[in-house]
Amino acid sequence: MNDDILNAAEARLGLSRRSLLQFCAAMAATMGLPKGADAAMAGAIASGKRPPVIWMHFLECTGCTESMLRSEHPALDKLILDIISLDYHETLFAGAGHQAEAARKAAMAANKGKYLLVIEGAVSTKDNGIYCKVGGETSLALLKETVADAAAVIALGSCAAWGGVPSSAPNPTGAVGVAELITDKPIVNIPGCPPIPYNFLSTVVHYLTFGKLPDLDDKGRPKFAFSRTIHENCERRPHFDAGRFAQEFGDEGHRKGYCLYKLGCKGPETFANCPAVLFNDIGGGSWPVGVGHPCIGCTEKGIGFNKPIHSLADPLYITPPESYPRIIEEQGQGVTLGSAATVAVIGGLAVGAGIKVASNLGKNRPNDPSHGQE
Ligand code: FSX
Ligand code: SF4
Ligand code: F3S
Repeated sequence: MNDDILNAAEARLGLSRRSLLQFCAAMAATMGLPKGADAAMAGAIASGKRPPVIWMHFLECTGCTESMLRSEHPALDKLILDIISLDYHETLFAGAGHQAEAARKAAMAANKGKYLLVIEGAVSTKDNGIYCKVGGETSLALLKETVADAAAVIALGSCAAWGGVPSSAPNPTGAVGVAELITDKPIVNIPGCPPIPYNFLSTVVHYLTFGKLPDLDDKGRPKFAFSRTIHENCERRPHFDAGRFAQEFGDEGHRKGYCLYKLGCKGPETFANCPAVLFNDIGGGSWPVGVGHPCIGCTEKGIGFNKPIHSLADPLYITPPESYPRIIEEQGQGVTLGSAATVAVIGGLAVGAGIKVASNLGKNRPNDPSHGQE
């Protein structure tokens, strides 16, 4: 790559060229992009072309923005702010009131058809959307107005992607995700409550480099981040396979780091890259299951914030491991069945997983032959 470009990037981003190239190589690998994509990304970032972004908040907690700002993986917050031109953001804006509203309108007019619209939060639809208003306008009206001249939409966080917390039953405000309302623009859903900042950053860099959104799954999520279940990459998975479960919070199994399935972990039915990418880079990164809390399935519509936290997951597919680890008798799971994974599931049945678990044994994810390779 051109040295001048890299030198300019070094000065602008405060990142050494080595860090920038490493960062792009890691991002290209994470997204499964072909050889050369890392150099293209580095070139795009270094070029200083920053896509304009208008970022709006509706029904939500602002955790998505907070999570992004607390990432330190090579100066992630700095990179985001240097890769995009953040022309409007209700949390980070110094201005307020009419001044902020004017800034949104000015950003829309100056970048007609070119800006990325980031929506954080669900949209209230009940009673014409009166349960969420910003500057006197409903989120429903603001969304429609602001999306009209957007190039593409990023629905950031579970609330914007599919309704999230505000849409939990009985959903008094009629909260829905953006894609239920907008059908004439490219939309990418990046769920997670909060989402992994890297999934947002990678999506933006992909857009910046290739001028389009990354490949999406059948729920509009980037395939690079949502094509594997939590369960496939979980560090507690050997315990699941061996039939070692925490039975209660704080018991010996919990303290020893055993599998959290019986405490309601939804990892076996939730697609996300949390165990691979982690949150909070300071201190090496972490994620819910890593600190002893079951995954609640926050990236999956119908599971996160809807299925009770303590109820058992319906594993999407369980295939016995190729080698059979020794079954730990102290767990009382029995030793007569050939597969430890099967034993683990039967253990789940004993506390109420129900017949659905059994019926999912060996089942592949519909429409995706790459799944089921556990
Ligand atoms: Fe929702 Fe984001 Fe959860 Fe919070 O804004 S995805 S409630 S972390 O903040 O939208
Ligand atoms: Fe990890 Fe949860 Fe799967 Fe257990 S059930 S291995 S804790 S993802
Ligand atoms: Fe959400 Fe589960 Fe990841 S709760 S943050 S998908 S570990």
